[in-house]
Amino acid sequence: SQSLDLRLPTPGCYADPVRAGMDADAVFDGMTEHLFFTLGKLATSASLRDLYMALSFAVRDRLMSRYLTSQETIRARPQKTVAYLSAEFLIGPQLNNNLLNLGIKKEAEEALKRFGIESLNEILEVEEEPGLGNGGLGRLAACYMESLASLQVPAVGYGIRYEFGIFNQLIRDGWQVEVTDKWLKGGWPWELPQPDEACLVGFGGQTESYTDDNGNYRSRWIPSEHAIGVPHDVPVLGYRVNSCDRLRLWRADATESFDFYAFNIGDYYGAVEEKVASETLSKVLYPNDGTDEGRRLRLKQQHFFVSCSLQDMLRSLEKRSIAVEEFPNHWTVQLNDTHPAIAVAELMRLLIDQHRLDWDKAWEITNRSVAYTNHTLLPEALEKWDLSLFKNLLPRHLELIYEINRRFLQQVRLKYPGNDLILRKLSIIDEEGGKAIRMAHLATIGAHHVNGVAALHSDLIKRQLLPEFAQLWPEKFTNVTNGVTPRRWVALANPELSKLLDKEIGPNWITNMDLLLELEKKENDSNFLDLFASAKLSGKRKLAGYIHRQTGVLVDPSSLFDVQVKRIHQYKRQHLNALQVIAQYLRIKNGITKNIAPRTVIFGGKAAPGYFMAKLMIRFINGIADVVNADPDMDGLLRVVFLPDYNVKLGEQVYPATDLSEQISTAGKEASGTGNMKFAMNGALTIGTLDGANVEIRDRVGAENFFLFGKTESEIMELRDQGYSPNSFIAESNELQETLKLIEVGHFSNGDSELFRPIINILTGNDPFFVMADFDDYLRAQDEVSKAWKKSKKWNRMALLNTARSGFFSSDRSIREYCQSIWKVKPLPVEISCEK
Ligand code: CRA
Repeated sequence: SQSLDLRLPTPGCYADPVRAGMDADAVFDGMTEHLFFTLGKLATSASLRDLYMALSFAVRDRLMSRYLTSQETIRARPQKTVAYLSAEFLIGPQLNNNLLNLGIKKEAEEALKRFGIESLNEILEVEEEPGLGNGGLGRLAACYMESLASLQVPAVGYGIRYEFGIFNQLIRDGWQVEVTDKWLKGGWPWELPQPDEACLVGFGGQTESYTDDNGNYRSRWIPSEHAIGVPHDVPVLGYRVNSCDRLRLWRADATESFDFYAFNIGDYYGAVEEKVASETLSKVLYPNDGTDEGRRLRLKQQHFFVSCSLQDMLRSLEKRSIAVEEFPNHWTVQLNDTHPAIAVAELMRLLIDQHRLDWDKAWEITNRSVAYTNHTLLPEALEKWDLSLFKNLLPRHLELIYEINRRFLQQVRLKYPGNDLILRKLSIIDEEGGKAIRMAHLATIGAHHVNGVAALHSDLIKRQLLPEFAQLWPEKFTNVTNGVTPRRWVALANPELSKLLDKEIGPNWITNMDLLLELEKKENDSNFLDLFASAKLSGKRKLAGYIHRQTGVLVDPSSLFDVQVKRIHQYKRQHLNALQVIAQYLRIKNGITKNIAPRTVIFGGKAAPGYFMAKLMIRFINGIADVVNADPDMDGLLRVVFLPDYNVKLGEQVYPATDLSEQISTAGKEASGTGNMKFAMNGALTIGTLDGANVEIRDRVGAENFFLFGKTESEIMELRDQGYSPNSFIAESNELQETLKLIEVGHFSNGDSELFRPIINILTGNDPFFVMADFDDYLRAQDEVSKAWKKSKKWNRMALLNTARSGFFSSDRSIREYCQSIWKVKPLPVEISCEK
């Protein structure tokens, strides 16, 4: 095919195969120019941060022809584009990833040397990461954007440019302290504001009915307030391809910076009030992972970014003179959980009220365009909006939802005549207690596909969460198991392992993780196993240094690094891990050390600021760490570390340094998990329950290379139905009794027997997460771990097989599945021609 004739800016055409502008000289010159002209600095007085900014701008320049050509290609050759709608994008640091994907890491290192910087790491360390997400869901969106670009699929990620992302976590006296995340304070070089493409969004007010020119009865919305969404675009470059997709994040601005009437009558402060109110809209990310608070501002944020995004998509058709009826052929809209589910009503509103389509046509377009991914079964995470709040904020959308619901319930009546119970269960409106809108129902009814994020989870959606919907529309329900990008999580995070893989099987594993299977033939090659183990050791040495600098705790890189990093949640059961640590501590204290392997148990993760039990769990872990690390009897056998402020950047250090990955949630509770995949790729063994994607990880890597424990989802259900009594499990286990006793007497709280009482009370009361029921089996599995660790060759072989067989968990595989079975989109290779 013919390449597009684009005028590319001078100096240089930064495109492959023409490498002009990509060598170390050009990167150096680019940095020098940016230091001088953009940052107003002389190279002689530049700080590390200045150099970070200069290099980032120089790298951004070098993405630009790919980025603009990608946008131009889709404009000139219209085809379906993915719109990934997500309230969170946890994209992590950008510089290293762009260097990697562009292929100019060496050149950048060389350029930095000329500024007297010996290691790229010095520069990478000063980068602020945009914490625009809570955990797995936001990070998944980021991995998916990277895979979409790498697979050359046209895509836009739509979200919110929060001024303050997820809080920074400090640990003070063992407690979590939250500090505002001011990621924008020094300027962030990766975004391109596009004020000319701003969109207007309404809120509140009322609707009124009128008769249009053709005599049709219609409704119109007169909002009482407005906000402006200003797009801030972040280029998302694919790995060694020309495709560069776009992450479009909306910032809320006031419609008028002043209310001139109020200003003229002398009310200066009143005049800025509305401005302040609309700008709070994109001010801060809600710091809850998988729990819904039903807050008004949150619904406002959701409608704000969804409306801007849909208007943007419709505008793109108009600009290209494509009829609005063609929408589903040009956009496939993916809802990342229900946070953007208002899109179903908003698209209907835009099509009916603004584009004057009739109901049936508008519904057909909406349904053909929208698909929904469910990420959780936890009842406290299923979004429900109080009806009066909803009506007050989005009166027109409520009318539309009533009509969607009315038509839907007609269908249900036809299938289940006279069954009022089913009608009540399926209705979008929850009539129990105070009336509320169930967003998962709206999304399920509006979407052409509904998918879960791991095989078990998708199965439970059909069996437990939405069984009647699944009966009504069996073909709608499907699974796409999550994945993670091997570029960031192996190539960039684990340079030692990457080097080894490149040498052994060539560099193509980065885009084809199935090639890792070739490593299987090395499973008995002692030389290779040693090399594999020494890559791991080098990761552990780096992490040990970091741990010492951050926490003052000295850890031994030759000990087993046993890691649990993820949000702190009762269902994730960090307390189960903590109890296990106490049991090991007791064994060592009692001189039973024969079967103990030297371990460093590492925890990391943030707790939602309003989640009391999660915050107490952090305090609990730190209480245990203090006692263990101060006891000389533990030397060489046990260390406990809580790593503060776990984020993407820290994750990049943790995954390559881990021997044992803790995936110990109560079966049926963790939808998928994605950290579990990052660990396995980097050669950690998993100790885990049959939950989420653990099931598939175990199937792939082999049961003999995975430490399984715990009750299955159906056994948990059975136990719950029988009436779970923790005490019957405690009564059977001496170790458990002693462990609990030690906590109760205040051994980990300086004698304060009250501090951790709430944890004891939950565990021995009606613990919905069945910690006591799984404790003994967990301890047994941990003993297996210790035994296996002592046979280091065997351990290394198991670890190698984890890496070798983890290719399935690449987000490239997930994205291919979405493209084929849900989105029906094809890659659109981007070609660049250079004018000389
Ligand atoms: N909290 C699930 O709990 C899953 C991710 C991404 C979560 C994880 O098991 O790996 O989504 N769910 O699919 C969620 O956010 C609103 O629900 C998560 O990150």
